[in-house]
Amino acid sequence: MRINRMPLALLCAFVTAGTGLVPARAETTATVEMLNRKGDERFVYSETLVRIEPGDKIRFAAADKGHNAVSVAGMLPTGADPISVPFNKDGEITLTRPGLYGIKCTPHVGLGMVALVVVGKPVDLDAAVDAASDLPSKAKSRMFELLSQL
Ligand SMILES: [Cu+2]
Repeated sequence: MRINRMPLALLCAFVTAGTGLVPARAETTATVEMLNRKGDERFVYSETLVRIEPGDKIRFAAADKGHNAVSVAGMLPTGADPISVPFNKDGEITLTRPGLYGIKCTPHVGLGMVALVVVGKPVDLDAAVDAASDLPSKAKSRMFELLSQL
């Protein structure tokens, strides 16, 4: 019986997909993992420059424990809700306002754990540069490097 289960499951998957009742794929367009280590780097987001379009979703995944993802003060489009993904939780957020969303990990921003999400066009670049200037040294240089790539 065990041998027969796999083909049956596959057949069901095809039949179900054919009905259109199950989405072909998730709507999430970008995933950022919160990591203790990536290569030689410690305490980093898996992606530090993320480009999506207005209305797309971004997912912050708690791949390792002890990290969060919150908005950098002043690095948020006017009228947008601040991002606040709590420690050790996955968070999925739909971003509708175009512009720049600066992200930091509260306990590790001093070690440079920041990311930049660009939604559509980077319309508020000057304000974001000003706000990034207030970050701790390593985070500031990382954020400036990301902003310079726009
Ligand atoms: Cu962290």
